Amino acid sequence: MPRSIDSRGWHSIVTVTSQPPDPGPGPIVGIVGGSRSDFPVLEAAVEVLGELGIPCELRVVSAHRTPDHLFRYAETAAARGLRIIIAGAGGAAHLPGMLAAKTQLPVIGVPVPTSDLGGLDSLLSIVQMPRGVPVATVAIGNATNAALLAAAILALGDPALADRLAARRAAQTASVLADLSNDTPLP
Ligand code: RP5
Repeated sequence: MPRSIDSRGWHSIVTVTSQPPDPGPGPIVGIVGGSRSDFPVLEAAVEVLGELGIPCELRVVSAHRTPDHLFRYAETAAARGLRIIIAGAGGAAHLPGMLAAKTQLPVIGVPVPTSDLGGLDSLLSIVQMPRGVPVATVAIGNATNAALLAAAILALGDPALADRLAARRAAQTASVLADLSNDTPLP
């Protein structure tokens, strides 16, 4: 333990305060689902954002079960450092639209597939926002594209991320061209 001598010549123990461990950058993309049952779909977005080095969080925020929580989440999102919200919900899927109504952050909606109507209900609920409050909507179940769209928006102000995104797309193109079975002539 380090010691020092004060003006009266007394030895005292110097307390060395260590900095708290760096928690790393906070999430800049908030991924929310109306229920944990949406997580298997939304985890694809977590994976893509992770590959691109974009910090994100995944939480349950339900428009009809926890409406006050939804308002708090949307109202505090920008101040917490979030730049984009990806919201997935199924059925009468008002989560993305309600979030968009309470924050100016871009909201990307993911229609979650449903057992009765295959997700067409979710798609129409999310995509048919009346004018004035937009929600960008991806295909049914396509959380991968939601993450890629979020990355493309963030890349506008982040050249290093733009490079990573371009490299990902180039690798995707190369993998299609490298698969010789894609080029088999028809009989
Ligand atoms: C919506 O209801 C959720 O987004 C989910 O897709 C759907 C069913 O929720 P659970 O009954 O599985 O919790 O709010």
